Amino acid sequence: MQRRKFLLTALALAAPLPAMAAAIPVKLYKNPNCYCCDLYAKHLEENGFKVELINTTDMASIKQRYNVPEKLEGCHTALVEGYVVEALVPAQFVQRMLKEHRAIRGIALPGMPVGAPGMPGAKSRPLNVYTLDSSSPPQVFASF
Ligand SMILES: [Cu+2]
Repeated sequence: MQRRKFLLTALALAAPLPAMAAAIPVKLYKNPNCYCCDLYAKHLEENGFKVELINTTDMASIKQRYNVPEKLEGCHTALVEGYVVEALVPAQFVQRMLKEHRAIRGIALPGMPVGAPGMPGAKSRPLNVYTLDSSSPPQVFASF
């Protein structure tokens, strides 16, 4: 009897929390010296993603590998369900892209603008998130 109770308790403790099971995995390539990427990863984790951080000092080849146009580059590059998420794109827009199954390669928020997740402060103007697409030039995906 005692042993059975112990087993049940052990099973209950080993069971994953529902919220964790539902988290969407993200691979995020970043320069180890860039701090805003860490804050951004935290922002994603607070919004239902599970982020694996991969440090590299050669971000240039990551941008090249995932075909991020120079004018849309930010500090880090993330991969989510086959999409590229370049830099500090708010989690809500990543979720929207995944939900809509958009036929694009990904989305990007160029630069490291103040007011984006990971860059605390007030925006000086609305910020645009652009599409990454192989067949057409970047279009505004969202503004915030
Ligand atoms: Cu950064």
